[in-house]
Amino acid sequence: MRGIIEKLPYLHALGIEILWLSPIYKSPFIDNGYDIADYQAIDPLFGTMDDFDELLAKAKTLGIAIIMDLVVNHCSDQHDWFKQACTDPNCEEASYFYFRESVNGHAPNNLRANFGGCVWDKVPGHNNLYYCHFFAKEQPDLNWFNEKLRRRIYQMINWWLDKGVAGFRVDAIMSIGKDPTFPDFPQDALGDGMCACSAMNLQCNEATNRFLNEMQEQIFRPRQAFTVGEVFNLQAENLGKFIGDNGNFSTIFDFGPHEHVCGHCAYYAYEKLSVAQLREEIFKSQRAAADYGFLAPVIENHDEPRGVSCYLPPMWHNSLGAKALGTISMLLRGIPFIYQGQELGMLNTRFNSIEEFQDLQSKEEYRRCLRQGLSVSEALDVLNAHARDHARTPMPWNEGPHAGFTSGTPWMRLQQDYQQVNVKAQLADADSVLRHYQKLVSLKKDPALQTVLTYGSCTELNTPYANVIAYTRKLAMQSVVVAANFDEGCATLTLTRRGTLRLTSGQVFINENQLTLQPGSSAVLVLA
Ligand code: TEU
Repeated sequence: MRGIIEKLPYLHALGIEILWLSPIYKSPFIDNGYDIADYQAIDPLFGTMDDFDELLAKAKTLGIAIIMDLVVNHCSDQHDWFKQACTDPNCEEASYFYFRESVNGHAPNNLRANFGGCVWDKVPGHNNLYYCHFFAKEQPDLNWFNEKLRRRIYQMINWWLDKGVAGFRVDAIMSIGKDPTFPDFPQDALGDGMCACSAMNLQCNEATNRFLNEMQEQIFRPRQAFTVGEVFNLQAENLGKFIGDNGNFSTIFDFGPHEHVCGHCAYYAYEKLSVAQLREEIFKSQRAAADYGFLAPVIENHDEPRGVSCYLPPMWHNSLGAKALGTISMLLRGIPFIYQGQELGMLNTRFNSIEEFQDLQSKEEYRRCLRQGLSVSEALDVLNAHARDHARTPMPWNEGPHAGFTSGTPWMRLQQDYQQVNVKAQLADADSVLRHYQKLVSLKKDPALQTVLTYGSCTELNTPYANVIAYTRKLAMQSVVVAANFDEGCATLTLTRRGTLRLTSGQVFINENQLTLQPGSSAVLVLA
């Protein structure tokens, strides 16, 4: 946290107004802090509560609000509630969890946890009793059907709001919808007799929405908290329950492209999207949200590989591609999020062996690859494309030891390009990805464009090019065209009228109402 305090001016210069912190609570770190042992304590690994208060106060002076990660589908098996529940399965705390007796000597049902294995494990010391965990076995799921539990969660949320945090990024929240009878499900494509636990969540959206509605009406709305939900697999017609005036969140992440990549049973079956497919996903989300409210566009986060590596063809795995993709993402209708290092155009890391990965999901996916018959090197290729660890390497501040992140020993290796791709180098280069992101944010906040870029409609601009992504933001008489060319050749777009270029990356030309984009370039143009 001292590091974040030190870098607040950097974030301020980037232009951001909200800072989302991944979990910094007390944790045994089985899942990078998403296993919380005490919701109201800072883990000493990050600093103290005093540091946190200082961070909050200093951020405020720079106009930066802080949002915390709210991880309430599950806690850690080291949380007091779970420890008490294990000691006495009849105590109140035990009812905060899903404890079930075995069925015919087996686990209650055949759901597979998100990180592999069965969602059921035995309650320590109780041979016939199981607890449910949709993630790791060290992350017991909380029973949202229990009103006392919900009250305790709401108290905790209020405590953070009282402290002055602006709101929350709400983790894995669709997982709280469960069928408390825990029936068996038909086995899925992994062929191990089990079924991904998300199948149950999909059937229980009604319960989820009931809980979310209560939390919104009783806590978030009266407190005017800003919330961004981690919500997957929504039907377009249900969006109004999540965003907009009647939604249960301020916004939710737009995971359209991500869901397309990972809509399969295991990393080894994931798809590589074409630019055309990426475009299709982007505008599908934009069309769906138009009538309701704001989505939060993202190209990467701590659960995903780097967006440039994931979504662009290899020829654009460079600063040109990063700037063009950033342009498209940042000016969509919505509340864009930048994930640390995205603003530098960071690419995936080349991991050389399974030992270099930290994430428990990477380890499980590696086992799945091997079980599927892939060789060690093929399995590594799969992880090198999809692992969450790509987003979890230390932030590169300079070309020095440990990229200037620490004088100690970081938790994992650096991304291999850090001597060129780091904050210091990019601040010194007027043409860097970082400088481009700064310009994008300031363009979005430009008083002359702020209204159209916030409230204006977003309509896909059809072009004859498979690898061009372009759209118009429009409000009343104002139109802004945003375009990026990921093709090998030039692309010329014919616009309805002449315009003025406001921001470009790469080589762009205008001639009357013709906009020509060289390969890898992007443009933002205000129509006359
Ligand atoms: O992720 C929720 C989730 O569903 C993940 O399984 C996600 O789909 C997957 O990691 C994508 O590869 C949240 C957090 O963002 C993640 O870091 C945590 O591991 C998870 O919850 C459990 O708390």
